Amino acid sequence: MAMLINGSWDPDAKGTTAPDGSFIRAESPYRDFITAPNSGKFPAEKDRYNLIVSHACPWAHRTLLYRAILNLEKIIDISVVNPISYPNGWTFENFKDVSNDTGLDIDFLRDLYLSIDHEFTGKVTVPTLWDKKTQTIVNNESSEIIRMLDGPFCELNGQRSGQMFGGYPLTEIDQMNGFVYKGLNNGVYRVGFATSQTAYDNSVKLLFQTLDKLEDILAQSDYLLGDRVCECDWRLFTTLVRFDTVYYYHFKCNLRKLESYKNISKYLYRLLDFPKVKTTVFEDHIIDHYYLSHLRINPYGIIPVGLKKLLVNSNGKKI
Ligand SMILES: N[C@@H](CCC(=O)N[C@@H](CS)C(=O)NCC(=O)O)C(=O)O
Repeated sequence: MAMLINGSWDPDAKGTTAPDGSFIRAESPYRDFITAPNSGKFPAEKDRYNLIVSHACPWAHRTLLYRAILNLEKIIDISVVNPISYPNGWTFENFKDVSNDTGLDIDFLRDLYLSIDHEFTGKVTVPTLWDKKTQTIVNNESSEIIRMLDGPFCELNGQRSGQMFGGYPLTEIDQMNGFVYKGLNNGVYRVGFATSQTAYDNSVKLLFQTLDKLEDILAQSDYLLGDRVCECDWRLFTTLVRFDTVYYYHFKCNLRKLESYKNISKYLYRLLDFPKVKTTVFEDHIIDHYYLSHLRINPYGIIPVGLKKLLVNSNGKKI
């Protein structure tokens, strides 16, 4: 898998697979925090930061959802990369909805990483929160970026912080997030990128056990933690919305389709019906990215015929 090694690009680098064939996710290296307006090294400030995303990526999708739901579009602008990430990693090459507002004249996202560290070793990932003023990366870990959006950026916009916690205790939120991350958010990748039958079997078992448990939870309540939507739901949403089109086929998560889970499916449509949520879902970027970029698991870049029937919303309209 592609990464920078001592500043040089290797499109087929090894190193994300354990000896037993299971996928290992690298830690995100940039972990600074945005602080309250007019305080600290990276204070929340209008038009200062640029959020670099891919519409294909479930981790970046979280941040776009937050920006939309929390009405932060006028506070923080975005750059959108081309969905095809092989062999050059994320690029700004021309494609529908692609844009570069980083302030840097670059073709490849890796050049932004190299602009602050010529010897960078690691993955070049989205989302990346870029500070246009000091020309540095603040953070490239989605779970933290969403909390900054729901924190200091909301404050700057005259809104309350922590709205997306939905009034639930943080310990409960973190516990549910951990469960969903292990079995699903990261779980689908551990299934899809497994390089041994045993690693695949173990990951796929955990994945469907997790879905079975979520189906039971959603039989009792509209949302994961009760009758109010919260961070856990939006973190789960971005994986669910990709499941039947991508993870089921491309990542071989094909014990059951999501549509066969009655409660989870109703829940997915419930989330899709929140204002602005559908505007954050880009099926074309999702399908092109996965099927045409992961050539290690789909060497000829074939897109399965069933995908012509795209997801529809609860009113039967295409999203
Ligand atoms: N932990 C990171 C993961 C981000 C991540 O893995 N993004 C993927 C896209 S879905 C990426 O940019 N991958 C680039 C690569 O693997 O070369 C986060 O949650 O922000």
